Amino acid sequence: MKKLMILLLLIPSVSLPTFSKEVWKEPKLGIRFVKVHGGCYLMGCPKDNPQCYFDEKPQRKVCVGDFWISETEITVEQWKRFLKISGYKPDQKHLWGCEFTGKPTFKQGKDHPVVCVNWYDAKALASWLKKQHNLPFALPTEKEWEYVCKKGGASGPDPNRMNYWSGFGGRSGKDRYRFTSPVKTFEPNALGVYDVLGNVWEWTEDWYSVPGIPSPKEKKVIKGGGWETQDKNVRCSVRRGIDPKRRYDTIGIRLIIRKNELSVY
Ligand SMILES: [Ca+2]
Ligand SMILES: [Ca+2]
Repeated sequence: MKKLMILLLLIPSVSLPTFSKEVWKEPKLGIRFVKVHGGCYLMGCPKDNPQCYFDEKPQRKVCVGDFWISETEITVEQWKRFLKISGYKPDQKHLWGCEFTGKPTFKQGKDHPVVCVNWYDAKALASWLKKQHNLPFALPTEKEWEYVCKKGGASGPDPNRMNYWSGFGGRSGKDRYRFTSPVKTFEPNALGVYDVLGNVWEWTEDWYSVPGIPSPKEKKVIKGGGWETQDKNVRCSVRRGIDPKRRYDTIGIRLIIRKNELSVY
């Protein structure tokens, strides 16, 4: 008991500042998170919109709580740092559009969004960060992701604001990128979040299901469209179901921290 008392006395008392700005930079990998104030919105697509697919309907009112979301898709640099520090080793299986090394066939700079990562890789990153900081890092649910997209005022597709299919003949090529673009190439949305639509698709926590039918729990929902996506599919309510084991050169990661306030470090 005496030893414990001495130990406690030796620990300097540190006052923990609360963030005044609503941005928090995660110190190990350098991921910046922005605060999102929760609220309610209309998820999905209105029934009279012929542009939408059947699995985007019906449109319904849903609500989400406050959370923090990574300002950008997780970058190549952040991912490499994670692999180095944590020792996590993704298997090199289930590669789609990725070479045997698990890398894309196109060139990427360190500030490009990491691709060729599957859902389990994304979860591994979230749980490692959770352990490092004792904070609830997670993948966004589809509901949370779509809230950020719609609340952020994304109207998409717009080649001046996001990176999607450039086409072989220059169609929609105004965004200047055939493959991934560096994150933050384009202006952020109204919440301060970059590349929500376009650049790379993003894994969500949720199993894919068609509304009204129980999910077979085989595929996870990805959102947002990527560099290969045609303009008609670059919309907030578009959803795709993907086998969580698979790694594609078109899918990346965005994380959230499901917490109201952050007051760490
Ligand atoms: Ca493009
Ligand atoms: Ca994206």
